[in-house]
Amino acid sequence: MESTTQTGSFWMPPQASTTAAEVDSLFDFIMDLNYIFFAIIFAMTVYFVVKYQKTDENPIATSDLSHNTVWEGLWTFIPLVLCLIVFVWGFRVFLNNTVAPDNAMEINVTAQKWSWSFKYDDGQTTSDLYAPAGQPVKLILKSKDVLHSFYVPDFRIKSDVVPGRYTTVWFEAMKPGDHRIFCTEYCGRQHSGMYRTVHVLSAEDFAKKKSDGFEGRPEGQDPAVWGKQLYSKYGCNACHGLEEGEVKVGPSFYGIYGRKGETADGQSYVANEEYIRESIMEPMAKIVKGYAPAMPSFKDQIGGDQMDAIIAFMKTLK
Ligand code: HEC
Ligand SMILES: [Cu+2]
Repeated sequence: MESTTQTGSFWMPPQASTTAAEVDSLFDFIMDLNYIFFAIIFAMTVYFVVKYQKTDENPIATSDLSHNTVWEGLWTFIPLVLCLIVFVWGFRVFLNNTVAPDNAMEINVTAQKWSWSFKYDDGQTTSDLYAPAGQPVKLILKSKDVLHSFYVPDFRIKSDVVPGRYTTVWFEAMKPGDHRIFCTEYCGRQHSGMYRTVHVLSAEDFAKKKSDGFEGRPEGQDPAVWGKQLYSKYGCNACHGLEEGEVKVGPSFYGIYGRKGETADGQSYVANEEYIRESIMEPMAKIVKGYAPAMPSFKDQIGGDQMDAIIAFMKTLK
């Protein structure tokens, strides 16, 4: 995986979307207000501590003022104006980041334990996100299981992904390059494994790659080798190890092909192509004895070639 291609400032990641700069300006304004008020309050605290200190020469030192209308008016009015500025400014930035332009390309995003899948208008799905530069992209997010959160720091976008409802977020990337995607809602033990990449391509490269298939098998590559890549891309590695007898959330893939096993309701099975295919498409159909029914279905993501490649990879594990 390539690293990000733009560099940020000391405090901030690169501003890689059209709305990143306005988010940062507002953030900087709020931070600057904090620094200024911190300095004023701190300086005055020190000043009053010294000025009204009780000493032997002056045992009852204290102010005899009960109130001061001008000062009280100022310290009410100025913060009020500042808060209103932050509110109006913040609301505009919020709207700009929430309402996608009408010409935005739509991509459906599904979160699940513990991977993402991105579905494009031609029906293909990918495990990393591919997007054209210079065009607004609207993401329609949903979750198959628990609460996740979609976060691309370089674009300054973030949205909760909530089971049973759709949320949306949009961005327009300025130039080609790679950016990181994180899940920022703690979603179980492989939460950090939901780390993926947005690949921003020029409009021409995007169109070309899309018609070739974004994540098709590279020409000439052995299906079993590709299958191993898919094993990590689809996050199977979060729940299935490759060592003999290794138990994660699910059983190890070591020696899986042709293995005899028993289901939770006592039927025996042999792990042939058909069984493996069913386990991936309809994980609830047969639950392996001793394991929880914790596997999500990959029905919408794993196509024919990919299924063949995963099975070819499994056959090599012995
Ligand atoms: C969230 C955890 C999780 C993920 C992700 C996951 N699985 Fe599973 N898988 C399980 C569990 C738990 C079982 C055992 C219970 C069952 O049969 O559903 C299982 C069972 C299986 C079985 C049957 C194993 C046997 O010994 O009979 C196969 C095959 C399988 N998974 C393939 C995959 C593939 C391929 C992927 C990735 C595309 C994947 N799984 C992703 C949790 C997961
Ligand atoms: Cu998550």
